[in-house]
Amino acid sequence: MAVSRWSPLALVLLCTHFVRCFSISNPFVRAPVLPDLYEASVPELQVGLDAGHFTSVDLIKAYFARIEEVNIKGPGLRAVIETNPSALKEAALLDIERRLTGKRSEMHGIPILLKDNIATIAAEGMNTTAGSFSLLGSIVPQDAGVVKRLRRAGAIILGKANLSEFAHFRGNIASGWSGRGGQASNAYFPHADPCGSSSGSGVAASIGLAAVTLGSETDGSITCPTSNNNLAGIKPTVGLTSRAGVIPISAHQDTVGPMTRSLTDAAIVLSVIAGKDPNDNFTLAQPAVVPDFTKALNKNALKGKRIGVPRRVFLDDNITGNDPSINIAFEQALLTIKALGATVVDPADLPSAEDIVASNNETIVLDTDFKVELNAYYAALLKNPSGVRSLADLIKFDDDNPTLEEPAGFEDQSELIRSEATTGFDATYFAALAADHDLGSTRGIDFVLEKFKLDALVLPASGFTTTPAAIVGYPIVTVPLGFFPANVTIRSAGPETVWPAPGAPFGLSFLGTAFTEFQLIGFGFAYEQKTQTRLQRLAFPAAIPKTQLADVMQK
Ligand SMILES: *[C@@H]1O[C@H](CO)[C@@H](O)[C@H](O)[C@H]1NC(C)=O
Ligand SMILES: *[C@@H]1O[C@H](CO)[C@@H](O)[C@H](O)[C@H]1NC(C)=O
Ligand SMILES: *[C@@H]1O[C@H](CO)[C@@H](O)[C@H](O)[C@H]1NC(C)=O
Ligand SMILES: *[C@@H]1O[C@H](CO)[C@@H](O)[C@H](O)[C@H]1NC(C)=O
Ligand SMILES: *[C@@H]1O[C@H](CO)[C@@H](O)[C@H](O)[C@H]1NC(C)=O
Ligand SMILES: CC(=O)N[C@H]1CO[C@H](CO)[C@@H](O)[C@@H]1O
Repeated sequence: MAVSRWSPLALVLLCTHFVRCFSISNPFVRAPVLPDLYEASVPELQVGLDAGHFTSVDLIKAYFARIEEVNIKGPGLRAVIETNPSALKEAALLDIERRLTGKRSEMHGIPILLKDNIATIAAEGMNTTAGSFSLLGSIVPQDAGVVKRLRRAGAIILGKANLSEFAHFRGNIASGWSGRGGQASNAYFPHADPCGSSSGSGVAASIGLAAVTLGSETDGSITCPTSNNNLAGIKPTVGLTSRAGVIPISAHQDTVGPMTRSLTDAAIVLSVIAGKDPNDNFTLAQPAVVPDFTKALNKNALKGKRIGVPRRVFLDDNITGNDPSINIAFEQALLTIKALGATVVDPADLPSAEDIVASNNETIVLDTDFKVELNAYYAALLKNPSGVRSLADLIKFDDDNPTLEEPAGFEDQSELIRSEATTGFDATYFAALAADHDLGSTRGIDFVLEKFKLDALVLPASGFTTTPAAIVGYPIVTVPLGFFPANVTIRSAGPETVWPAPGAPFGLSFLGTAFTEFQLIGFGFAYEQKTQTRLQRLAFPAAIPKTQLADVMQK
């Protein structure tokens, strides 16, 4: 309902009960300015919702219409697999609650899109499939731990985002492709790689198909699509956010985190989803109190801090395969970080750098964990119409349903086959886990942080940046760094995608030891606020949805 239609008398009566009306805007002067959903932040949406300028029902309608414009039609971005058929009903109840008793949290009435590996109860009407037809119609035992927290905070699940099938743990398949969702693509250049595996979350957040999104990362799956889609993203420490009800790769490396247009929004979402969950015992090891991560949003956070640059290997284009324009932008970022008052320690090399790139230890751990954990996931389902109850069944299902799961160019399931060949937690597995700790911590991140008395490390998001953190479960905060130049060499990234691409974005990552999200968010925020890089470029015109709140609100 638009305030502009109300008589001044009604507004006076209303606003004597809701004093904040006057402090937010002056509705007597002109109709409220509705936020542009391409960029709207959670705090902006809350201002409009609290003031009654629009409702959560309006927001759901607008986001649904925006998805409809670009998902299958138009540029066919294939960012979203399903929308929530109960969302409008849920929004209406949350609107009433807001009017009666105020908002439960900063996420009250805010539509959030979930990567399709995060479970929601079937009664609500959505599937949870990791993009695989083997899970279509499956009945999960309960909401994922992070979904329970989101619902308690009043958030509305808008739908499920496309992803690299099984979080890119199937084989040599292009990022952003799943059997159910097809090939997701980037909004900054036609058919550009959205990266993955949280591809749809990244694309959807980048052009405002939802207020905010959740992704998950095992090694790179939040950080890379955050980078490719001009976003702010947080890959939390393993154990800060619950993985209960998340279709797994590995309990040692999987983590759920926000992918948003600003670190402010990411901090709001993380504050809601972080916390202990008896259904994920890794969360029991987290610090006693979950901080309010919005308190980390300090423009001066880099002042007096020591930021290290692990230059060897991680900044070598011959090893990372990065286009040279990324390092050019990165050197500029180091100057900005200095200008923001930090001491840049450069180089601050990881003794294990070359060994990390050469190591097969991570693959051994993931292959072993995936079989055990995916089998447990299938076994816990209350129902699965495909009949698939194990990894072995899944491999057979894919081969038996090639039109659904192995179309031309997307046949490979070598990762599933390799995982199926593992035989459980043997000596090789435990040696690989120990080696990962050595590589990522003892001779890796913790070594260099201590040696140079650093507060964090900084690197371009793309390349091998995510691996040292992945193998020890450490956090990464990523913000926009720059865009490829118009003359960048376009290469194939899959049967239907290219990368890099002219004008496509790339990100900057801050890394630290376990449970240092609060500090990393501060560093990312200081850099984000100083540079405002995201705002330098829009998506290509056909990928920008036109529907705004005014279009769906009752005239
Ligand atoms: C899952 O998808 C199917 C097919 O698109 C649909 O009929 C069903 O309502 C969805 N939800 C559940 C919980 O099965
Ligand atoms: C979680 O539980 C499993 C098995 O019950 C156990 O092996 C593992 O050590 C526990 N992990 C943590 C972090 O408590
Ligand atoms: C990368 O490879 C090129 C060509 O082989 C070589 O000229 C260059 O020195 C190498 N760069 C580094 C950092 O090793
Ligand atoms: C595991 O990492 C160690 C270094 O910590 C290395 O010596 C070993 O070769 C690696 N194993 C595999 C299988 O890559
Ligand atoms: C792109 O243009 C810049 C200067 O405008 C030049 O330095 C660079 O070499 C060019 N790159 C390619 C791949 O042609
Ligand atoms: C919400 C939406 O557009 N979902 C579509 C995702 O892609 C599949 C496969 O093309 C469609 O069946 C869904 O309708």
